[in-house]
Amino acid sequence: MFSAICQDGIVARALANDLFNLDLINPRDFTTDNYRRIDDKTFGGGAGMVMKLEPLELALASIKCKYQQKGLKKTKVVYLSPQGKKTDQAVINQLSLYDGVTFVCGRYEGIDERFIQRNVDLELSIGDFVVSGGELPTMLLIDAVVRQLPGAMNSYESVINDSFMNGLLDCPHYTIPRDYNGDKVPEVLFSGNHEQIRKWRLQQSLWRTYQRRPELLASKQLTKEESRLLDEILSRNKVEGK
Ligand code: 9WO
Repeated sequence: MFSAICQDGIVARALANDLFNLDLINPRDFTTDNYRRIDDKTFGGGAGMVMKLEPLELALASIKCKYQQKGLKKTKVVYLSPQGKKTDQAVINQLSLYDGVTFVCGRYEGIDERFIQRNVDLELSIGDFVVSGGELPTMLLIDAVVRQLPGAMNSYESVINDSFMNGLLDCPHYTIPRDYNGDKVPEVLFSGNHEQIRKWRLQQSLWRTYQRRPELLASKQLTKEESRLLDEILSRNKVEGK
């Protein structure tokens, strides 16, 4: 599954440039029975299977051994599940500071709770929905973390203007044609006045965040300029009935 992020794009390039390393461990290789069983029936009854504790513990021990050999000290074990804390950019930035992160990818109904209690440092969710396994959520986190690594992005892909770097949603973007059957690109973007364009973009970010994610605004301390720009567009849009 992980070829999805390893073959193309920013993560693949970072991998090729040795900015980070991805080890894929199959817990089935750490089973000790003839059937290589990774799952078993859930105690208490009911349909569905649970991932067994022992193969996961052995797999993790092999990973910790590798960390030690490589001299990686600051490491973390992360389990992706809908029961985890909702991931945000602050969590991503924290993860990017570690020497090594182990993402445990659950399948079936999940993993034996004792593995989580004994080994998992951080249980993370990417949103209130269920998918078929932890792999896709993990790839999503890897992508978000690798983008933050020094040297991962060129200047065009620069992190600085990205959504959330200032706690606000991104502003709208436009390219040619300037007029699409009467649907026009905002005039200010052709003014050549970089200060005016910066202010317009910041104001659009503030307005979008206010409209779509008011809880983000509530937890952000606005600068004087930001307050002024938001007040201005709020009163303007009130007049226009938006
Ligand atoms: C499967 C299932 C089947 C029948 C009844 C209940 C059930 N629950 C699950 C389930 O939650 N499976 C999980 C699949 C087990 C752990 C890994 N899986 C997972 C992780 N699905 N969704 C995520 C996930 C991770 C992070 N953020 C959002 C979702």
